[in-house]
Amino acid sequence: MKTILTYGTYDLLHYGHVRLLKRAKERGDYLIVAISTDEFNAIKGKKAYYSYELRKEILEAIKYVDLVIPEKTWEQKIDDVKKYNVDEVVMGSDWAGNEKFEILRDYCQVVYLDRTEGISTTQIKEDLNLKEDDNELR
Ligand code: C2G
Repeated sequence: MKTILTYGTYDLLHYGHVRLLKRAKERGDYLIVAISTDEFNAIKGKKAYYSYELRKEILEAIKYVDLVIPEKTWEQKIDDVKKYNVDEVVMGSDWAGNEKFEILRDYCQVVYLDRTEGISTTQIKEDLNLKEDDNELR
């Protein structure tokens, strides 16, 4: 059985996230998603709209996802790979070559898949905010 592991915030789940999860799952048999806790998001300088618990509940409903675990620190990845016998860590191409993932090559495969252009959680928030202003004009 080939185990895949990926990391992310996965806030306001959108088709870019889903396409990443789908392709990651297609590379193996079991997909683990480590999602950033609210505390770790603060370290990443991100504030998710949905809490960790809600983001976990949403991801657990995705058919490609077999297990959701918390991402609490940058440094836990090697331990995660060992603990779950991970064969391959998969991330979107915006992480390609990043040392945080390249160091995992001593323990497992590391693969970067093309990021889906034109969508991001930040873009969604901006668009919704603009729409609200637009309504005010009417
Ligand atoms: N992603 C994608 N296409 C998009 C948006 C995101 O393929 N349009 C991918 C990202 O490359 C990442 C995953 O979806 O692999 C989750 O994206 P985020 O929730 O933005 O995760 P990020 O903030 O990059 O956190 O330790 C690693 C970090 O936790 C990654």
